[in-house]
Amino acid sequence: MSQRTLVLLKPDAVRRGLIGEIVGRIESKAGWAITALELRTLGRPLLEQHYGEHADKPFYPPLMEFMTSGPSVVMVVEGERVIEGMRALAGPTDPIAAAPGSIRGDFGTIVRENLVHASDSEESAERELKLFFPEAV
Ligand code: YYY
Ligand code: MG
Repeated sequence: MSQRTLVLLKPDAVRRGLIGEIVGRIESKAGWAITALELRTLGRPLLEQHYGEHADKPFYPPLMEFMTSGPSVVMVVEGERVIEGMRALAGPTDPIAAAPGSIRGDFGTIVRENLVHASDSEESAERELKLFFPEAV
């Protein structure tokens, strides 16, 4: 089942020089393809829509600060079961709980600075792809 998902390499990943490492892991997955890729400093209005479900949470203001603190890599990844697969490659939200071998498990320690975003369902993927690539979807 071929799908499309939105992947972000967050500002910590870009600052730490991990773009190549993380993109390499995605490219290595059989049958997956990166079909759009852009370095972009994300603005608050877009992020407020993206993270709207978390607007009432205590971590929301610092999350917004962090996500606007520098450029991110914004990507569309397509391929076999890529929504579930990218979530597995990223690992759970808390990098300390993420297994070694996952991106968050290998490179992260801080929940907020957990390196990557990947859409969590078909509905989220559709919504997020429209938000980040309105011209292409
Ligand atoms: O989908 P995922 O990124 O794994 O986690 P969410 O629960 O949707 O939270 C979005 C984002 O918010 C998370 O990647 C880091 C940040 N965050 C945080 O800073 N502190 C928390 N306690 C929970 C999440
Ligand atoms: Mg989420």
